[in-house]
Amino acid sequence: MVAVDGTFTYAQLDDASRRVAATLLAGTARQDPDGQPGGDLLEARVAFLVAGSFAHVAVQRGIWRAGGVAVPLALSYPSAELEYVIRDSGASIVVADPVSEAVLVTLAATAGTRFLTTKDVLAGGPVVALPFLGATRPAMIVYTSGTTGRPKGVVTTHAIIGAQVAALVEAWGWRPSDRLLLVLPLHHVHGIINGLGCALAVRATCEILPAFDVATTWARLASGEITVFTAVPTMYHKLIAAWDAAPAGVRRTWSDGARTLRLMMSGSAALPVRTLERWREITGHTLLERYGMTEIGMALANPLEGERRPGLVGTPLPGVEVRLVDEQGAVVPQDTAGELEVRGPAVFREYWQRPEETRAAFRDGWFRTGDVAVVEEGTGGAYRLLGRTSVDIIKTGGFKVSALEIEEVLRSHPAIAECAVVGVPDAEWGERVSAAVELRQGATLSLDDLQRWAKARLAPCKVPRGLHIVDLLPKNAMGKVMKPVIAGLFSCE
Ligand code: MCA
Ligand code: AMP
Repeated sequence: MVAVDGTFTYAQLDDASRRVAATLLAGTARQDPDGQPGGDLLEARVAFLVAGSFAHVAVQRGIWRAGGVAVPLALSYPSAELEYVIRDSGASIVVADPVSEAVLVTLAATAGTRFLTTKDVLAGGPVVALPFLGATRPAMIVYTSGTTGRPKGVVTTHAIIGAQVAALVEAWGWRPSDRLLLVLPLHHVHGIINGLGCALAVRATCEILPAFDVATTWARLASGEITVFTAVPTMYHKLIAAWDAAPAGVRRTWSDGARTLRLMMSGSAALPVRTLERWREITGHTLLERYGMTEIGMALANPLEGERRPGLVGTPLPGVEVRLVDEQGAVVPQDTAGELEVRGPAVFREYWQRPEETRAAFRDGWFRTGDVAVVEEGTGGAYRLLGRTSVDIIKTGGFKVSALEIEEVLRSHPAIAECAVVGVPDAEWGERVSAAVELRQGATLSLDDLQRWAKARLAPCKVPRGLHIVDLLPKNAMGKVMKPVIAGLFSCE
């Protein structure tokens, strides 16, 4: 593994994660039946905020080895959002790297949880026997936005994570000689499973950047050393813009290096055909587009070998069952749009402490994705995504955000009487979060003011990028805000 904190072998990762586990277990140690001192976090949640690095991976694996549930936190989040995740997950331990220490130590104190730094956990604790981990034990909670309330924790077990990784290792031919360039955030499935999880499963080399950076990414892709790369469409858009702006000699070096990779992938949001084509012109690679979701891992993918069709997300991955149904749950015929439902060992167990929402997310054992798709004749059974069943889900920069959650926060702004948040199509970001607001009498509000205020309360990807002041929000006869009309206000800008 190659990262900002050094170059490490798998033996060193094994040793470091054992030290992390021992530190986490210190204080919980008990006698095992065989007389050895041991312990088990017994599914206690451990929230951790560690930039992409060897330390991050050691902490993740250390939490697992101690019998805990890993709750990755987002580096970009303001404290209000971090506090929500720490409290909602009921974390009893919080681990932070030096950069995030100041914020987290305060949050941990108010939430009454134990606080440790990466330095503390990597130092190790007394030698203890590590617990036996049954595959059905919960391993991870990743937070995701939905159409109801605040973000929900998606619980996966070791077996589910294993199934998600195994499907991708098989489909994409992961091998020990691979070298992954990992630029994705590590609080979402794309980075955690498709990147880190697959590379580690086959003991490949994993090169981790602490954050996505266009120049460094190009330099590494151009090195000729990388074999696998996966990113969201916004990242490809930014890489293309940098290539376009570079001098001819640099372009040639970048293109020649990128050509040597064996696999480049895109996902988390629709890949515009124009981006696919430009990337092919620049690097010779037809990006392998796939479709997934936090709750299910990856479900559909274009083939490793064979034709990758622009605009289509491919066929079911190994072990994944997919169907399209109408509103009554009846399977629809070819060429008819339906809601995508998924079943199989890679599907999540539950939303953390939300039994009602978990029940509502399934129909007859199938997970209801909320995505609408179609299988057209002559495409070899490949799926085309058409949109979502809810207008209140926005995808921006590959992050899923809930319009309703943002509206709820904006309504607490002193100048805002009422508001509606929509996603406005955007070539770079997929969609841009935009807000139409009715102001309180006599109040004024600029986009700058709103953004400054919102940044303290919301993750950067949820902060409105567009603002429209309206006298009255357009509503239909039922009194419901007409979101498409609102989106239209921004599209005309
Ligand atoms: C940031 N900016 C934005 C947005 N985000 N503007 C519009 N819309 C946005 N969403 C602005 C910032 O305010 C800033 O402007 C400027 O862009 C640069 O911000 P910065 O944060 O530096 O941007 P960045 O770091 O370049 O972020 C872009 C990014 C990031 C790296 C593409 O969005 C990202 O990491 N996306 C990956 C998401 C991901 O991993 N999704 C997986 C989840 P100013 O300077 O004026 O403030 S989905 C998943 O896991 C499922 C299972 C799946 O299928 O994969
Ligand atoms: P998340 O909930 O953050 O895991 O995001 C999952 C959602 O991202 C899915 O429900 C889709 O709406 C969207 N998504 C993922 N991959 C693709 C893709 N290749 N094309 C279009 N949308 C995608």
